[in-house]
Amino acid sequence: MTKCNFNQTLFIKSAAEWHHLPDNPSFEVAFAGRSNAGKSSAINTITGLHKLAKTSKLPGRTQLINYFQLHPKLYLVDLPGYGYAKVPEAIRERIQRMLGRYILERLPLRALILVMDSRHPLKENDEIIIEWALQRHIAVHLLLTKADKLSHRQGQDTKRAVEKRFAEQSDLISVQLFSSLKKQGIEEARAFITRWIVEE
Ligand SMILES: Nc1nc2c(ncn2[C@@H]2O[C@H](COP(=O)(O)OP(=O)(O)O)[C@@H](O)[C@H]2O)c(=O)[nH]1
Ligand SMILES: [Mg+2]
Repeated sequence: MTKCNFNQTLFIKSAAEWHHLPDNPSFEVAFAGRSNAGKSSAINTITGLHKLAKTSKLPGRTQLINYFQLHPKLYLVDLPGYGYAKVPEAIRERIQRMLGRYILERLPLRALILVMDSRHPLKENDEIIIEWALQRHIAVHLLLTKADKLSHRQGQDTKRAVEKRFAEQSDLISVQLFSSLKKQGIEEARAFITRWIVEE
């Protein structure tokens, strides 16, 4: 496996519009998820850099796409969160359209990490994201975060139920429990990401 230093990940840029997206990354692994699911916290925990992605107690704050370079050939992408009811309808629709376009058309995109609160996995919008990724045969790693809020047993039951739901797509969909609070699941998440560093 390619060695890479997660804690040397660099912030590259934020983009608000399609034509501002970086045109040079070889490959991307993008993080998607509902607002407040724990996406930015997961990026920080996985890289070990606690100020890399901004976390917030107020959901729905950012509509920007943030790019981080993990390796010369691999960018991590923090996509805007979705599903937050207090965000105006027009902005929610704009985010949803952009996410669809990103997942269906963004050429460097190789894999998705879909961050979900392990207490409420697979909401309607999460299912839509998975559907888009499957249409394009993009691998999706379902990161069931805030596992510290569940008992060990509840966590295992949730993971098994989600795995069962996608048993027929197990070549493209993987599932893990994660907790930024307890630093649980870091190595498993890193292993998924480093699979996508392809040396020419
Ligand atoms: N207990 C617990 N709280 C978490 C965890 N991850 C994130 N949070 C909290 O959930 C809220 C939203 O986190 P954030 O990473 O900003 O979510 P994002 O909107 O998906 O980027 C913040 O208050 C975090 O402190 C976790 O693993 N366990
Ligand atoms: Mg965030």
